[in-house]
Parts: sequence; structure tokens; C-alpha cells
Amino acid sequence: MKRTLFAAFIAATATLTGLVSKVETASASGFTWNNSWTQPTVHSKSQTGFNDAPFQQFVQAEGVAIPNSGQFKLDPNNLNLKYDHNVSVYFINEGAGYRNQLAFEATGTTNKSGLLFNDISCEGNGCVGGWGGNALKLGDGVNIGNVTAGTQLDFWLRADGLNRGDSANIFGTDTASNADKLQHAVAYAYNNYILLAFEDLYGGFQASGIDSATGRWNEGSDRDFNDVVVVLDVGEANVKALIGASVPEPSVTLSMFAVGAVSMFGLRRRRQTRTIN
Ligand SMILES: [Ca+2]
Ligand SMILES: [Ca+2]
Repeated sequence: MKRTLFAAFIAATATLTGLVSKVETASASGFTWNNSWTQPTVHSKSQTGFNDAPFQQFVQAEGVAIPNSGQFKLDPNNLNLKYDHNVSVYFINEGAGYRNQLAFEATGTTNKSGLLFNDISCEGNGCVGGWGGNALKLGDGVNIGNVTAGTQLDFWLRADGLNRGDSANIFGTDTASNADKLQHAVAYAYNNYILLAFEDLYGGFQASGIDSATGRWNEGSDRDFNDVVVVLDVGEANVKALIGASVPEPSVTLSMFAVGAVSMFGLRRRRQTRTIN
């Protein structure tokens, strides 16, 4: 059951990624993790006013794929900003024994990169994990400053990087850059923010042993994409532009066609019926 859901999930994502990649120009290749990066100042939600509560519904219990709950799926490798914005990233949750790290890279009219969170370990009520570290509370955020129109944002997870350093696997929002050639990030638009959720284990679902293609170990992945969950504040205008630029999947096209057909009979429906399965 889980596996079937996940297969459908990946198939749908692959379709969307394939279509969007045809108009993709910016590239994140050449990224390297810089061990001299330091943790930016972490602001609590009482300082920023950010409310993490609406996003907790998308944080999955261990081993369970993210359901379709009315959020709009985006291509995590196509997070291009059409408008300037002072960008912040908020920690939502984590369900990982690993002490993960997250970095960003901006390429385009703004070019910079850096660490977002040095130790993604959750403390307090509501944590999926809670397996040591206690570095972040729900809703904690960092600011990466102004990012100008015409910039692509990419994000990189260093899996258990706090412990493993340079020997850790690094997974990006660009699936092609990942050693196991699997998707490790999903993105959704919700409430004028972008939810980004990562899988930190190498290899396919429950795969074990050495991956002969790379010599790296498969890690029995559960592919639950709850190992690092963050929200990006890139501004409402950018989120709306990203939704508008997304190529609808066949199921979405069908539902939109159905809406059109209903409208012909004089009934009004809003575009909120766009859903993805
Ligand atoms: Ca997990
Ligand atoms: Ca996982």
C-alpha cells in the first residue's frame, strides 16, 4: 500500500519534472559544501511572528508518504524568483535519527550560498523526532537576506553531516545531482509559502547493501520525506508566480477540464479544485 502510493507519487513528480526541465536554464552543478560556514542567527517564532502550526499537518509519521491534502506540488528544482524578496527559511519539523544539515545556494541575479541549519534536531512538544541534539524548536527561522528577481534557489541536505562531515551523503533539490539518482526533496505551495521536505536515507525504498553504481551503502530508506521539513518565505508574489508557471499534470488538466465543462452549464467553480494525486 505504502509502496503503491509512493510509486504513484514519484511517477507524477517525474512527469512534472520532465515537462518543466525543458524550460529550465539555471544549473546548480558545481555546488560544494563549505565546512567553514557557520550557523546564521536562529530567530524564534516569537521574534519573527511566523506560525508553523498550519504546516504541521504535512509532516508525516515515520515511514508514511506525504498525502495529497490540497497543497500545490511544485518542482523543487525550479524554485525561480520572479520578484525581489527578503527570504527566510523556517524549521517545521524533523523525523530523523541523523543530525542533518541544510544549506542553500542562490544563482542568477543574486549569487550566494551558505548554511541554513547546522544541526537539524528538534526539541519540545510536537517533534516527530526528538532523538538527541535539541538544537531547534518548531518554527525557528533564519534569514538569508534579499534575493533578487531572476534568481534560482537550490537547497542541499547533508545527511547526518554534523557527525559524518565530508563523508556524508549530500542530497539536492536537483534529483540528477544525487548519487543514487533518486528524488530527495519535494516542494509544495501552501498559504503563500513553500514547504520543502527531504528524505535523508540513500537508495530506494528499503534497499540494502552496496549500490554497485556508486559504492555507497543503501540505507534501507523509508522514503517518508519527513527527515527535514522547512518552509520558505519567498513572498506571496513569487509563490503565485511559481504556481502559475507549473505545468499541470494530466490529472490536474482533467480536473480543470471538468471544471470548464461544469462552467459551461452555468456553475461557477474556483481553481482550488486543482489537485494532484
Ligand atoms: Ca523519517
Ligand atoms: Ca526517511
